[in-house]
Amino acid sequence: MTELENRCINTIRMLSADAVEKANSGHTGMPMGAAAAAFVLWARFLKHNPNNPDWPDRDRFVLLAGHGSMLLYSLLHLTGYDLPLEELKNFRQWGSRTPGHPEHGHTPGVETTTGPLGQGFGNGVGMALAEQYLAARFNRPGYTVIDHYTYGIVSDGDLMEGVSHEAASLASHLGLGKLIYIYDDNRISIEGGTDIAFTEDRGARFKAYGWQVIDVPDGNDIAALDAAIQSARQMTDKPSLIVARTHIGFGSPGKQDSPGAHGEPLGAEELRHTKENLGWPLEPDFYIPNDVLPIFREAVAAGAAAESRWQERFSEYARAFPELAAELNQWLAGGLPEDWGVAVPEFPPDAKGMATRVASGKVLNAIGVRITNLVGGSADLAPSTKTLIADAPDFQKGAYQGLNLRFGVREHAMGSILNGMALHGGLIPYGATFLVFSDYMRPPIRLAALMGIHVIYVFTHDSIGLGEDGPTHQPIEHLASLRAIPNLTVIRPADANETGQAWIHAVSQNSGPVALVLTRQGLPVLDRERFPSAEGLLKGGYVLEDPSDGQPDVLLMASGSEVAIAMAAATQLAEEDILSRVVSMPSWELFDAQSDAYRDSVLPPAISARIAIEAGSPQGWHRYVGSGGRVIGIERFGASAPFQEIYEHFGLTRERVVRVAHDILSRS
Ligand SMILES: Cc1ncc(C[n+]2csc(CCOP(=O)(O)OP(=O)(O)O)c2C)c(N)n1
Repeated sequence: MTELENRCINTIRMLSADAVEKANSGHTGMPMGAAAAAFVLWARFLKHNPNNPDWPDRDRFVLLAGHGSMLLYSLLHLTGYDLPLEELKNFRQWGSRTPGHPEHGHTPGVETTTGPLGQGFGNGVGMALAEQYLAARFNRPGYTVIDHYTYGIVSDGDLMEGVSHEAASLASHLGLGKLIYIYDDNRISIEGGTDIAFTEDRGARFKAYGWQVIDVPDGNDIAALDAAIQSARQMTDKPSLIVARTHIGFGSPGKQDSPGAHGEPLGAEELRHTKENLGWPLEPDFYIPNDVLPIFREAVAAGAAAESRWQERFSEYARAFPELAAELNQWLAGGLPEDWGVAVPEFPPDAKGMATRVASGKVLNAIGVRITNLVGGSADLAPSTKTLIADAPDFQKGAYQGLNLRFGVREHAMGSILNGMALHGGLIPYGATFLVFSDYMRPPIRLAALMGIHVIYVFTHDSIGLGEDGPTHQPIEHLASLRAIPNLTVIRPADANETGQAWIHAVSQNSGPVALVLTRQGLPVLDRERFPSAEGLLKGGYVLEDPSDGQPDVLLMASGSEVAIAMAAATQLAEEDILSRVVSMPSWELFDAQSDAYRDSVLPPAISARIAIEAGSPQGWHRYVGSGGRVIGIERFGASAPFQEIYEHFGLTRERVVRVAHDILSRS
């Protein structure tokens, strides 16, 4: 290593240490330990254009250990992204572009939001998977327009978290050879050395998955790191893990290799000792030597040149394959084919009924052949969730043009991989499982919502209505808990045609994830000649049935399968001259986004006799029923029996709704 290279690496270390010191908060040790690996990767290999962080064919870089955010911010600043030094000085402060953990969409060049350990692992797998899909679909012999790597820096914590196990297993099954992770093997986490809780042979574990594992015994040996990255790039059909033995807090005489270096400032005195030890000037802080900056800033010219070479290639490609080029551009811009919505089938009235999962499968198949960047699959539940596109091939190793993904029984990785696919750009990913197992993928759902990315979840078997499988499989609190996630749209359609509308919303919006919540059991398909159009779903709640003459006495609102119960109750109440309005409320988020006038027209403030019916936790419904209303929900776990019996036992019946209506009306 030359003296100048050493100073480049020390610049990363000291910018990180100074920023954490100034903020009096943050993580110094990881950036100091991983600085050499990051330098080699960013200065010698990473294909990126700091002036256009969104260039589609850039390499993706994921900092999995988001707590080491100052490593990424230092690299972004040094290589010329729009992240001035002032922002590094404002690390972790209100309004800065340098939040505690990297946030996608907040800081240019941050490919994904990381912090919850392990999530980035699946994100990188999703990015590499998306690259393979797009390459298989669009590249043509002699015309390569999609061709990039996905890199990441992985910490002990990332490898301890279960999601990385799931995602690693799938990545090698799929042969994602352009996925390259550098493991920051510093053997320290918060509570101490990894020997207190994490002692398996990590390299052997990854070899067993089928990864290429490359050991770098000295994580500061830049020649060895360089060689390792080169070997990783040469491996085309296996992902690579470069195990770099690093030292947390490298250079700090008092804290290196200790948990004390992990998550706190070095402290003024130790920082001074560290600078002395590394031969670094004590003043000024945030010092960047004059000859160091140009080394990093070579990225600006190199990135511009790489992108313009790609633009030329793309122009030639567009001349040779105009339709493909137009399609790729449309996908990358998040556009949809014209008139795709006409493919959504209309379902004729059917009293016998159709499960909304079945309707969803039909809709998905109808639109899936038109929107071929709608790519997804299920966590081994495709026959139940109805999420296979019929006659389309599987996405498998070497068969990357396949539309149907097989996630295996790996919900957590599925969620995290879906995020990576969406972040990559070009695809609209969906993933399916039973609603009850959304718990297994809640962390990536939360991150998708936080990032505002376009991911679609298909959650079926949405209540006690699944019957005999019993309480382990019957979601109770899941709707309430998903609705509690900001920026996640939850939609629980009441029949087949509402399901079609739900898919229309899920595909056409792109400001956050959407969860479609669907039944196992059949539901009547409403006659839309008699009842208002299912397009009402797009407003989140709409009047389905109203008294023909006069004002309703009572409002009955419900979602999904319970809408039919509300309608049956309304019929019975009408026989007793009690007038009721039935409101289908498939989505609170969509309803809340409507104008006050619209919401008041659906739920008139003057009517306080209100009943909500939903086969789940009543939590939250009071905002719509008010203090004078009642919620008929479920506040216990379910039971194993035919579903009609469970509904009876739990009081989710027409008779109960009628009784409650009498009760409310007698008090008012
Ligand atoms: C899912 C999750 N659990 C817990 C944490 C809190 N946490 C942040 S860093 C860390 C220790 C991680 O150690 P390691 O990954 O080895 O990072 P290093 O010590 O090398 O910086 C923990 C437990 C987290 N960020 N995410």
